[in-house]
Parts: sequence; structure tokens; C-alpha cells
Amino acid sequence: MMPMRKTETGDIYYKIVYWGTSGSGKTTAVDTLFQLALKDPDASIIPMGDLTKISTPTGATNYFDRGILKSKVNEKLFYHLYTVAGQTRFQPLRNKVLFGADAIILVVDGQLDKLEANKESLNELKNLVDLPLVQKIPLFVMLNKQDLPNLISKQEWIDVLGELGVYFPKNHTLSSKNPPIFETVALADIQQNIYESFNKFIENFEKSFKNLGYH
Ligand SMILES: Nc1nc2c(ncn2[C@@H]2O[C@H](COP(=O)(O)OP(=O)(O)OP(=O)(O)O)[C@@H](O)[C@H]2O)c(=O)[nH]1
Ligand SMILES: [Mg+2]
Repeated sequence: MMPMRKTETGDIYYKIVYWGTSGSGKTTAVDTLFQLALKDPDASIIPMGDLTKISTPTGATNYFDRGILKSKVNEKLFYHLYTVAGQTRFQPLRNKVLFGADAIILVVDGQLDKLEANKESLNELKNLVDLPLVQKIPLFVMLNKQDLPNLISKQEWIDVLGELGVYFPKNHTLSSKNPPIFETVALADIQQNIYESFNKFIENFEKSFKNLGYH
């Protein structure tokens, strides 16, 4: 059973944290998700107010971003989305933002020359969460910036995840927990897979919520 939190009014919320190296597209991905959900009358989620973005003059996140989405399927179900600030100097703060996460979305900058930065970011995450990471908190991966040239392939990234101990071979007992990987473009006007991937992230929350007897 997934952990969950209940507010005084009986609402239930899950905390989803977007993690990844600075510039990988976390803020952009959440921003685009909010825009898509607002535009689409059939969306299964609806933004509650604006996404709170705190940024440096260059656009990088200062502290964190936070936004709330409400499920349209289950009226009492909410998602609190946070993006960490990826710049090195915000490391102590990331630990705090991560606290209590019910799911982690690793946003990878798909460009080959960002491979080391992506690995560093995942290693930092692993050091903050008890191992194996995927067993404790569901992990999802967005292989972002698919519109750009010189990308790491999905298979290469799976190999990297394997080396870092968060992806297991088919016959391994933990392979069912392997993080699903989504190839995405987070830029709003040419976005790919942003809404679809989010629906996958929350699928289990929606299911376990139903199992609790809420409809
Ligand atoms: N080409 C392309 N650019 C992207 C994509 N996603 C984000 N960007 C750009 O990458 C830059 C950084 O994006 P942000 O969303 O601010 O990155 P972040 O992960 O929030 O970075 P920090 O807040 O520093 O941790 C911006 O200029 C975005 O427009 C994408 O899918 N494709
Ligand atoms: Mg950001």
C-alpha cells in the first residue's frame, strides 16, 4: 500500500517530487503539464491555482517549485508536485524537498554531454533514499529533450540505471519495480508525452485510492 496523507477536511494527497540535474527540464515539464491540464476539458487532473515558481534571474529554480493538482476522477484526491532546484549549491535544500515523497520523477537531460551530470544527480538521490531506491519509493524516468540532437538512447540509459543499481535484469526479483522510462519533450509548444507520462505516474495512486473505498 502506498503511503498517504490526510488533511483535516478528509482530502488525501500524495507528494510527487521531480528530481534531476539543473537544466534537465523539471520546471518546464511541470509548467507544461499545468498548461495542458488547463486546456484539455477531458483531462483527468485539474490545477488548483498556479504553479508557484521561484527562480533566479537566469530561470533556474531557486529553492523549489510547487503546484497542486486535483484528481477529477476521485474528488478527494490531490497531488502535490515539487521540483527540486538542481544547481549544486541547493543540495541541502533538495534533501528537505524530497522528504516524504510518495513518488520520484527523475528528469534526465537526454543530451549525451549531460550524462555525467545526470549520473551525479541520480547518485545524490540514491544517497538520500535507503537502498534499493525503487523498492522504497516508486521511481519514474523522463528522458527529456528528445527534440535535440546527440541524445543518449533509451537502452543506453537503461544500462546506466542498471550500473547505478536502480534497474534490474528481467529475471531478477526486483525487475517488476524497474522504473518506467518515458521519452519526453517538455517545451510547451512541441511537447511530447508530458500528459501521458503523468497519467502513468499517478495510475497506482488512483488505484490504491479506489481500493480504500473512495470513489
Ligand atoms: N529543447 C528542449 N529544451 C528544453 C526541454 N525541457 C526544458 N528545456 C529547456 O531547458 C532549460 C532548463 O529548463 P528548466 O525547466 O528550467 O530546468 P530545471 O530542471 O527546472 O533546472 P533547475 O531549476 O536549475 O534545477 C530551459 O531553457 C528550458 O526551456 C526540452 O524538452 N527540449
Ligand atoms: Mg527548475
